[in-house]
Amino acid sequence: MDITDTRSKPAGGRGAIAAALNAFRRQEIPAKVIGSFLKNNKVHGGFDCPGCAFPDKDGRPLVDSCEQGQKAVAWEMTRKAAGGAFFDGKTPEELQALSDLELEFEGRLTTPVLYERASNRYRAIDWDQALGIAARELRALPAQAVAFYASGRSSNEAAFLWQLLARSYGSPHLPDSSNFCHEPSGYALKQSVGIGKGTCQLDDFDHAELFLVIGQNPASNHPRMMAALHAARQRGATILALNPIGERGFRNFSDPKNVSELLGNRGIAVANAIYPVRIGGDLAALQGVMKALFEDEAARPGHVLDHEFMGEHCEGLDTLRSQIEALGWSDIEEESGLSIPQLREIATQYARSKATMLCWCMGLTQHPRAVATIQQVVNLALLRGNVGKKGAGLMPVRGHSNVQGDRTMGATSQVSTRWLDNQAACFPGIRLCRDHGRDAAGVIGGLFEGSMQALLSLGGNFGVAAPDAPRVLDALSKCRFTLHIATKLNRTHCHPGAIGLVLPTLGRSDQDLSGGRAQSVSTEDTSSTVRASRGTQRPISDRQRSEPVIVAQLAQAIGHTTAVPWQALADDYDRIRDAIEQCQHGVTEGFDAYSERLRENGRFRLPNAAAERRFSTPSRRARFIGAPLRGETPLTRARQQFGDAVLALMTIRAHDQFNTTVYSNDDRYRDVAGDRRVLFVNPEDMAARNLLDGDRVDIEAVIDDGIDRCVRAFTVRGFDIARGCVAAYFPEASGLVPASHYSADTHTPIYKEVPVRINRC
Ligand SMILES: Nc1nc2c(c(=O)[nH]1)N[C@H]1C(S)=C(S)[C@@H](COP(=O)(O)OP(=O)(O)OC[C@H]3O[C@@H](n4cnc5c(=O)[nH]c(N)nc54)[C@H](O)[C@@H]3O)O[C@H]1N2
Ligand SMILES: Nc1nc2c(c(=O)[nH]1)N[C@H]1C(S)=C(S)[C@@H](COP(=O)(O)OP(=O)(O)OC[C@H]3O[C@@H](n4cnc5c(=O)[nH]c(N)nc54)[C@H](O)[C@@H]3O)O[C@H]1N2
Ligand SMILES: [Mo]
Repeated sequence: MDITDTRSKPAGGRGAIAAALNAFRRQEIPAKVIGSFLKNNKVHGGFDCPGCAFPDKDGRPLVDSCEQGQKAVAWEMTRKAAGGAFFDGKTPEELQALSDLELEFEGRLTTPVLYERASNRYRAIDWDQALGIAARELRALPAQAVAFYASGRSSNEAAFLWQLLARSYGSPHLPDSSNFCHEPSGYALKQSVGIGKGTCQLDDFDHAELFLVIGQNPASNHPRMMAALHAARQRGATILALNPIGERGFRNFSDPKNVSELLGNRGIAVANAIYPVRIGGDLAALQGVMKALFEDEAARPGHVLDHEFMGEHCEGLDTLRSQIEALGWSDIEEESGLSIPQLREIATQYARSKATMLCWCMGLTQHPRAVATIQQVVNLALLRGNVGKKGAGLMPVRGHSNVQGDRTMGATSQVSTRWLDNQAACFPGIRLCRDHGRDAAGVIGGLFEGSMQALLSLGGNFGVAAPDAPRVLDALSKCRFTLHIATKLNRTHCHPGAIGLVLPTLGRSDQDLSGGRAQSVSTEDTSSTVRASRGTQRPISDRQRSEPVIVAQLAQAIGHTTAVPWQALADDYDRIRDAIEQCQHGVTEGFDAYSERLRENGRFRLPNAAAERRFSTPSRRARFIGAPLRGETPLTRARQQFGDAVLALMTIRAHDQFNTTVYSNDDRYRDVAGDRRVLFVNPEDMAARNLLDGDRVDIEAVIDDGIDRCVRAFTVRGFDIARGCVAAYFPEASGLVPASHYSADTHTPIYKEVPVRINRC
């Protein structure tokens, strides 16, 4: 089957180069600044790309990074500034009236800003005032009513101090962007293979024979992975995508570094096939593939499954096999949306491959049954020993560039006793809150009911990223205190509490001269590689402070603990790393000589027991974990009530955005120009509803919690998407995602599986 799409321009290629250049132009970054960035980044090893968490090649300069990385850098490096003149005298209503794009284009934050409900206005203030106000508010609030959110862009050093600040202040509530993202991956992997991280490294891409890319759109969100897949395809590897959308990148992608493709303005079909699984149908599809494997194994005993690996390392095979063998093929077809021949085809390719990488992203995690689904991915991997072998493994592809590192640093609401004990030993006399805290879902619930009275955030755009975004923003406006440490203005900042602070911080690309010396920080990518990162650009304002410094100064201002030498830590980040090293004993292997190794090699990889076939489960074996084919979910309940009128909605990213940061109203890879309020619909579903391309519809969520959720006037677009499924962009459609239903076990919002009805308007 040839799936090449030759009618449209390839993804990547010339378009990517033009878009990267355009990004620097749109942000009005002078050539001189770009030049110094390129040079410095080469000379000093530079900074970690603030885009996604896909690993970078050792020693490669950042210029080698992708269009999306360049955009992320350009957006951060902009010389435009939202300073005092912009904020002074503005009301929240005035800022809320600006579009996301307009807010973003105001540029970098360059001054602390205070909002007070008494005057209903923002104004620029100085740092001493800001820290004083923060301390006054935090001292007055009960610590259990304060949440400390972290988005995954901060460094390890900042994340470590952040959780130390929260816990020593007395709050265990550390929600993070992972709660919205790969939480089910970590949870599922921990249960199945004993560690909540992926087992692959970059090098595996050069050795895999087969890639299963499930629920992921790497052309837009992980272009460096796309380049690795492109190279793999060219050396003869097979790439199979499972996705309700026939994403362009899989059909036609040109690697911007491939000269002949660039000259010919043509690409290749990176995937051999795309299987249009139904939204939420992956669990059934994966079980179907396993059923086919068990059948093949029965026909050719000893030739299909890796009995040696399973005998030595796994448990639970018999139970899984009987569960899967009992499934009816027609039920599997109905649930997955894929046919028996399609599922058998995947099984055949899988059985043929000696080394398979199984990769996934938000298409698997943001669902009610995410954990069970990811465990079927693991089951499939274990059946053929595809863990802990070159060119094979489990690869949850993380989102934010340091989201994995933030977690390793304990910036999360549930940590081990050992982690807390180690911190107590590291800072004698410290008192730490040892409770399990609230995750993002818990904090949102608390904001709605009024028990959470303050939100502090280390980056991110909490109110927009959250499910039920309009209601969360509204709840933030009603709380007592909000404080955001941020590089750029966003909508959450426009919904302050009774007292609101926005504090301007340095980004990854900015030179950090805190404590009078050039400081470097570190990050951890999706393959557990920790690397040093040193900003190269002169900051546009001397009022911006680094994240570690701001967090340390907040702690000093509150004055709640003298056990931590905050000033000394902020003056020399090596000291933060020394503390981290001490606190990681018995928690995370591989942090010995943290600072020295970063200084000497620039990077090191944290050991991953599962990748060495050591499984840290109670039985020391990797576990096959079955799951019923069908489950009760908001979608099944809505369909029971309204039948085929209900469609499954996924909220997804366009090519020109980074999470809540919208770069433009276009999506080059989906032929969208100038308007993001688009609803992608299968043509047969359109015909069944008498809808035509260009019709306007209102979209209404069908959720049984008594709350009306509707977004209006979306333009219908016939699209290559599985039947019964529709797609719209977030944040435009975020108001449809309920904060009342989450994925089982992990409370991840069901951003990709919202039951909706559509009505012509
Ligand atoms: N440029 C750029 N890079 C990014 C980001 C960004 O916004 N912009 N965001 C970063 C972050 S934080 C993250 S988490 C990642 C996100 O990276 P992705 O997960 O690739 O991003 P999404 O747009 O959420 O796309 C999800 C994909 O899942 C598919 N999908 C949806 N539902 C299902 C389903 O039920 N089954 C299957 N099999 N597929 C499904 C969609 O069709 C889509 O192709 O990217 C990171 N990198
Ligand atoms: N409907 C819907 N909602 C979703 C998703 C979805 O698929 N659908 N995806 C979810 C996912 S996967 C994720 S990860 C979350 C993301 O949620 P968040 O991480 O909360 O959101 P971002 O848009 O990444 O945050 C962008 C903001 O971070 C700040 N920032 C950027 N760089 C830095 C820095 O270096 N330091 C500091 N301090 N601040 C910085 C800037 O102010 C910028 O405006 O969104 C989730 N929300
Ligand atoms: Mo994410």
